[in-house]
Amino acid sequence: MAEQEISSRRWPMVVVANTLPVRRTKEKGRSIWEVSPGGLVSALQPIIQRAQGAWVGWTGTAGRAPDPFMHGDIANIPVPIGAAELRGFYQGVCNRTLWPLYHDAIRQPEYHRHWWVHYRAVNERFANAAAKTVAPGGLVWVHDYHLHLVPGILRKLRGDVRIGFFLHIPFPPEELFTRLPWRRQILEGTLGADVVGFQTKAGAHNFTRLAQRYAAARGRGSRLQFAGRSVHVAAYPISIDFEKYESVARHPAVLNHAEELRKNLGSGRKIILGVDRLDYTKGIDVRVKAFGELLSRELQTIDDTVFVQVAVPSRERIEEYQELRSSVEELVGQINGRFGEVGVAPVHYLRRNLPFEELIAMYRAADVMLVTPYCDGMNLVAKEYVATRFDNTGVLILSEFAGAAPELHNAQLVNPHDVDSLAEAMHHGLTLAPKDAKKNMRAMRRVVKRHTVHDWANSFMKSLKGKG
Ligand code: GDG
Repeated sequence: MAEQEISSRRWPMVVVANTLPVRRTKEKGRSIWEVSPGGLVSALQPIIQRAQGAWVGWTGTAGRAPDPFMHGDIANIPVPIGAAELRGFYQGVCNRTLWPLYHDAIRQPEYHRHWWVHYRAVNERFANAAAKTVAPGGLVWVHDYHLHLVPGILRKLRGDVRIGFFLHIPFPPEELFTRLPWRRQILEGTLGADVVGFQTKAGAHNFTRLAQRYAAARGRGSRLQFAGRSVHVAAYPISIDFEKYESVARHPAVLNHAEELRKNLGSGRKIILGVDRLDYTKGIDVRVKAFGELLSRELQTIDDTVFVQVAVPSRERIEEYQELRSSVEELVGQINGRFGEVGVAPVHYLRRNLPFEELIAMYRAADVMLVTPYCDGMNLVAKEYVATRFDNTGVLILSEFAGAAPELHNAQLVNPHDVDSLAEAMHHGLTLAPKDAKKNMRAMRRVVKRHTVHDWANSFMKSLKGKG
């Protein structure tokens, strides 16, 4: 389809997210677009393809945007973001104001008026692009904290369309949210949607309260009235493509790779695994400390057990992330220095993004999976680990403060700030009777299998169409 035709066409279903579902890469020296890895893209792709839809988003590179293009059956509508805007909008309001504020303010959020100007301008640009892309009476699904103002702006431009908004991260309680200088604008912007979705009931509840208090919304439960319209507010917990994880985990090459990993890490040693973006919300530092505690209290020895932490580089330009990296690397160095022997490292720290099959092999190799964020919208790693344990083996240690905790209550739930309890939980996980571990894993697998990412997307779409 020619660029002109893509630009002038109107699409019945439009997703609006900070980034496009494709990214630039090189193939035989030629620059091409490839589908970005990740659950959101694979969940939304079939829905957009079925609906003949479009995706409005940023390419990931500052400056001019390329012309709209087709990739597979999806129309990609790039939105430009300039270099200064990127600092104010993305590195500023998104990652230094809203991200820390929404995650229990575990780092001090910063509020700068010049950042907000960029946040608003970028949101307007996304809303304008969506308004030009969606067909009369069509559906628009807006994603995440980068784009809180899009529903409100779009509503003014296109009163004929149905708008949904889903927040992937926690929505904070009143004590925190009310610090935000732009709290009214964020609430009113979000209330431009017909359906506002959160990961948990707590998030939905916080929003409902705050919308009544600071944005003149009225109503109760999941139905609010705002500006003469009805807004449905509810929890839609996100999930994973269970079958995909399970089938890759069963693949002989992946199982062989898992065996090799076990051999390389030392046969007979039990493996504790952590997999996270290198983010200060994920609890990596206390987790590493707790492993040191496990060794220093002689609950386990380095001959019995090894800890592997995969940390995917993230937001590396931001100071708090650089500090976190240094402190985690220092802790790993201290533990390896104190407890290691020549040829035997207690902690293996991999700061990189692993290829998908390798990640699954890691999940398969791990006896105990540690998912201990201080605060997390959902946490897909926990669900992915469960999906790969087709033989019902393995132990999941999960933070009480992950959005996944209510669904995965058969995990070993822990307070991620409590070093002693974490060390004890690791010890308990490593020594749990196989029949008890199996019972728990079986129960968790039932939950994840029954509610996949496809169910998540379908149930949100059903509400958006006004049918549920
Ligand atoms: C936000 C919310 C919410 C990790 N390491 C590798 C790798 N990963 C993949 C995992 C998983 C994804 O990255 C991480 O997802 P999470 O849910 O754990 O966390 P966030 O990135 O913070 O996501 C979160 C999510 O949005 C969805 O709504 O659950 O609460 O914060 O899929 O597998 N993938 C590969 N190699 C790695 O080394 N290939």
